[in-house]
Amino acid sequence: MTRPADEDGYELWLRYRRVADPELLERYRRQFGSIVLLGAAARGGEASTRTLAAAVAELQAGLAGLLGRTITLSEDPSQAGALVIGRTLTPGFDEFRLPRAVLSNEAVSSNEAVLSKEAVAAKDGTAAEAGAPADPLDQLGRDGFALVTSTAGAARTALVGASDLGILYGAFQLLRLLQTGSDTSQLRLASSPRLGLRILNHWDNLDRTVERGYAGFSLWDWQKLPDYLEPRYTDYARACASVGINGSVLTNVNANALVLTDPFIDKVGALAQVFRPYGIRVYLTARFSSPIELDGLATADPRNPDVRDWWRRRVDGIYRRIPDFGGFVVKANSEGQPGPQNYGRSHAEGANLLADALAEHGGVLMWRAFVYDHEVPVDRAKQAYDEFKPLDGSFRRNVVVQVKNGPIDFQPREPHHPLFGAMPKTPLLLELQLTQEYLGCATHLAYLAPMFKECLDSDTFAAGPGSSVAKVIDGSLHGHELTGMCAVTNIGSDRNWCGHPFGAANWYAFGRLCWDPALSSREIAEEWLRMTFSSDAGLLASAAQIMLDSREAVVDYMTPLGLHHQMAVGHHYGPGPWVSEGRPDWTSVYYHRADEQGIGFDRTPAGSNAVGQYFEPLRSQYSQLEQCPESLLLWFHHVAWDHRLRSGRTLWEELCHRYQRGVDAVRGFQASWARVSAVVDEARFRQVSDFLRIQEKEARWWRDACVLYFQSCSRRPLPAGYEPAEKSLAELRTLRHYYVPGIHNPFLAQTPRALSGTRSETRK
Ligand code: GCV
Repeated sequence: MTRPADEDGYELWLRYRRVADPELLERYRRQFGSIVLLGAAARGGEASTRTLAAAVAELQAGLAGLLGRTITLSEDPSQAGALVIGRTLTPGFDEFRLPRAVLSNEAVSSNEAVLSKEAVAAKDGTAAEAGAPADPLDQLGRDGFALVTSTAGAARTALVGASDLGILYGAFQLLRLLQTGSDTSQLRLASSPRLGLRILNHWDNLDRTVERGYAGFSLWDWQKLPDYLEPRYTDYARACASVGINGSVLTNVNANALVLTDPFIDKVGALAQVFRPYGIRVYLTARFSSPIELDGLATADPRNPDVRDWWRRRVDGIYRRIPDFGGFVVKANSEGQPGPQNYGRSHAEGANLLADALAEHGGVLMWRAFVYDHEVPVDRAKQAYDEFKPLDGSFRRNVVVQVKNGPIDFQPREPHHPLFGAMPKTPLLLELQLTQEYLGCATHLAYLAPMFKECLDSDTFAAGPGSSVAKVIDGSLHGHELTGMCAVTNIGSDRNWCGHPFGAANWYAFGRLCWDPALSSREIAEEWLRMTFSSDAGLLASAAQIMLDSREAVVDYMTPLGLHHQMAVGHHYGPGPWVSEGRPDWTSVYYHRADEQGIGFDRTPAGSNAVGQYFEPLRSQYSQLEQCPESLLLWFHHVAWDHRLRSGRTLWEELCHRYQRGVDAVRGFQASWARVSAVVDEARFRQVSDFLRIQEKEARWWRDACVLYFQSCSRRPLPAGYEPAEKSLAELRTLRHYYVPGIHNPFLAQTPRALSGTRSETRK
């Protein structure tokens, strides 16, 4: 077998290589011979809207690649091999009707994306056809689709969408079925997204640097916009739409007010124009002090009439240029960002100010709950809950409160955030992080679907057992219409988009989980592998297992047993368990609390009582040492070094064991990856191998730094069989990192000589 030709990863999972199995290829060729647009979908034999045109173009390109032949548009829906495309109410679909039973079994709930904007639909010609809903396919909701093979006449396939966007999503689903070698001969598939807002957050600065970005610079070339539209913008939109993502926040939450000025809005509008056919709305981050910074107002106080007026006028101006503008994300009174508390007002007052300005245009305001204040002498893990829970019920209808998966900050493992389930009157948006700020940046292979699932599947017990985080954010637990999930992206200007050849799996998994949070991590991993590499059985077995084990390996070599926030200062690259200077809640010692007796943060009622923010029975379970899951032990408890764990080892021995286990897991990944060399192209194979070598080296670095540092507290010998460290603790503590992207690195401004005495830095 010849090795596949080199690839650079640019095509992501949309590669559309020829189907390798000759029998399957023949079957697919018979089934998909032509494309027929029915009813209003066609105008003069062509797709009638830009969204349909995008769907047809994707199908033609995809089928041409997969089947190795050109698929033309035809006008004969009765012809064998026709792929008949139209909206649900279009006459002509009688032979494709889905039985009701199929719909009730398989169709998922039909969330509307954002608040609908007829103006834009009309502009794009995407408005729904008139007529009373008479078909069970109506249950699909605005973004849903069905794929059905005919039950009478010649063998054909129908792609029926509740809207043009539904058709586009169905087109991508059909291509995915073919890319993954599925049996399409008896299609009875109806699908619609569980979540309405499915949004990527870019932490991109206007100078094109990306906060916590490890894959090059920002995609948005502000200098050349709006006049030059890089083809990459379209490919970004295609990739997002292929997994159902429908929103893109273009700018960093540490916001720059300039993006709200007209010249920038024109640039944003140009991107919106590219994204529109793909169903992606643009959003921006709004800096709360913008009225002062842009127009010299004396205040940004939400109660001030001039301020209210300013926001209304600015928002009106944005909608004049971008009629389907999605809305704003705001980080306020957090990590130095301005906010309503500067004026003694609450987060709700701040959010409502902007929400009011957006409301009449159908815009959404996403207000972040990521707040904590080192002046407040309360466990940082408790602060967002303390601040936001009392505000439940005081936000406008178009506000969603955006809550990170855990109460600290995207650590390799956290319990779910206690706000989930605790604000029944407020829609909550789950915020995840795809960029690996705390999981080895872009050089560590860490497939994050298991981490996302861990949060989505967590039972909050808010309304008794079965009150999962997924049910909080899909609106079903408390009856909300605004539903969704967002993620800080790992996308940049690197040719392969995400830096690590496996990084795109997290982008892919995020979209798939927004569509259906019930999908398993394995299903998603295998889909992505088949589409990104190949369906070779050996590759699937080895690489899927690497992916599924990878996040736990990172937890083991960085922060096992519930440890958290142990990274070096500023860039968060590498270990720094000794970090103790600066504001306390940016140090490692604040979180691990290691001393001669033991290690861990006591969050029981005897300690900070963060457990009190969880519903029963979680509160009791987490409070009791013997019942607390060991994976979260040191998150909730300060535990004696000699305490015996379920393995029979003492805590100290178990800690060492897990650090070593993490390193060993990466070595296992190297061995598994080596086994697939024949079936992966050399370019991507080599990059993954090289990155795994870096990961193994850095896993050892994490292990040695943490174990040696904690040993200086525990004063216990290293257990037998533990690999000796290459560097002493003193050496490890003096390492400096000049090369870490994703942050304005304070070290770059100083020479090594000037740095020799540097012990403390100002950033966390
Ligand atoms: C954009 C963490 C990161 C910051 C980030 C912040 C946030 O603290 O280190 O870079 O700021 O989260 O989510 O606002």
